Amino acid sequence: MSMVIRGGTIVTADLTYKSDILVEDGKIAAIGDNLTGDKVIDADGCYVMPGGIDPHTHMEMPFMGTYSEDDFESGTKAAVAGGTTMVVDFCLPAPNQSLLEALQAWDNKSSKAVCDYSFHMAVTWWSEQVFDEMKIVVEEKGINTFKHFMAYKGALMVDDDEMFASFQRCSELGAMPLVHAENGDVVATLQQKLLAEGNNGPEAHAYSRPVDVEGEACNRAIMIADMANVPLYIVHVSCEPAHEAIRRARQNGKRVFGEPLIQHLVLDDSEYKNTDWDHAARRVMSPPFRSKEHQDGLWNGLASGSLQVVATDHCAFTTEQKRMGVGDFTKIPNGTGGLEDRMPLLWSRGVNTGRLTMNEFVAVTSTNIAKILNVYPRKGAILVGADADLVVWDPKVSKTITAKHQQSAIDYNVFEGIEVTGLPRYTISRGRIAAEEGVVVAKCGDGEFVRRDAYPAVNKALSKWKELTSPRKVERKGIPAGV
Ligand code: DUC
Ligand code: ZN
Ligand code: ZN
Ligand code: ZN
Repeated sequence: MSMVIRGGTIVTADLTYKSDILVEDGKIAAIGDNLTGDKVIDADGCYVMPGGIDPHTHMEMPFMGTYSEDDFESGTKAAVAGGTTMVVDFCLPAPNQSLLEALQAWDNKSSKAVCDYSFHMAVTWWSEQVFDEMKIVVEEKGINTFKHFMAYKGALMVDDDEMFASFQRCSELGAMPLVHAENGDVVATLQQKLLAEGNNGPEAHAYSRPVDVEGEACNRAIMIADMANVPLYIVHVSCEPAHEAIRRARQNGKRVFGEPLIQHLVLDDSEYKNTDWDHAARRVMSPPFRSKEHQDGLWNGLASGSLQVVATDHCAFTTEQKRMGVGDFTKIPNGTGGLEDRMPLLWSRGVNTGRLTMNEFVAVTSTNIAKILNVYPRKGAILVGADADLVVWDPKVSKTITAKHQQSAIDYNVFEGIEVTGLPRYTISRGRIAAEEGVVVAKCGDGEFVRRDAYPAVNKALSKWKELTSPRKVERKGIPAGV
């Protein structure tokens, strides 16, 4: 069955123009005027954009003694309700667990997804087995990104020697490392100090993770990636010291990417001063929310191109789960939701205020990450032959965000009460309507795994350190006797 999206204005990362779109067999078959098809979607008064891609989610993830509450069903339903048509989730092997065994578990969980998805593989420990399995993950399993936690000491954290070894392996395999950049040793020390001083409430979570903890780790990861001759993607960039490191690296020709989250763009650290324990604890995530000046820096980075992607780190815990940390903030499960609200909030606070153009909105919610993850133009594009992952966006409708009407399975929403203007009229996933005016019609299992193959060989860090990984021996004439 074919479908025509009629009467809308197409907005891509480059262009804005009026045209219809014909969809056949899940793909864009034609772009032009007066197209006909079996079914007509009315896009009058709407913008038609590539469906959003959220490259950072944690569905049903074992973490801090519990599991994140949204699974691939409720999580991807939240995605399509908000205009997102693809998520990339983190496959998280426990330390000492085989990567392939963890991947099997993620394969099983993700069969419930209602939209397309892919995985990043986490490297949470290092061994010859991990070294060997990374090749299979890239070449057979179609995963070209490996995540490293520089924080969560004693659990997920890897040390610099492990990270350097893994980054070099990524370089060999044509894969890209990702980092959660926070200095886990400093965090662990500050946590113990705060607890010893009697600071056990959720506000202490933010005190234990000051901005320099993130800035230091970000600089370190960039330099380690440079020495390994590999590009680097930094997840959840929340503050200026981290942003500054990325800006400097890019200016120096290093291929480094930075991803702020919608939570950090919209909410600030005053949330932790709220006298209601539940309110503050529900907003505990890492990195924590920052002050307004850091928030402004992130917006500027998106507009100027020093930051490329807006994600969510969607990792939702119920109030009951958050209460595991009553009396000890280090036991509050870290994470917040945001999948359903990412695009409406970014549109409202970005496009409607003039901070971002519509084309920049498409770039940072979809096209840039499709390119960075090597799935462009199958995803992130409105081109003939691309997957028909589209959002028909009505810029005039408004709503007030509330947990009462959300897809996520948790009992609150960190954006509760915020009004947004600009919402999806239709979310279309591989040519099928997945959501219509906020009602999700996509079914469990409609989503498919999207392979992401190794990067072409040219996609390397460009830097003066390249020589280090292939040092050239100096040929000398006068070698002293006895050497
Ligand atoms: N940060 C969070 O807040 N939750 C999941 C993992 C992470 O790094
Ligand atoms: Zn993280
Ligand atoms: Zn995360
Ligand atoms: Zn189901």
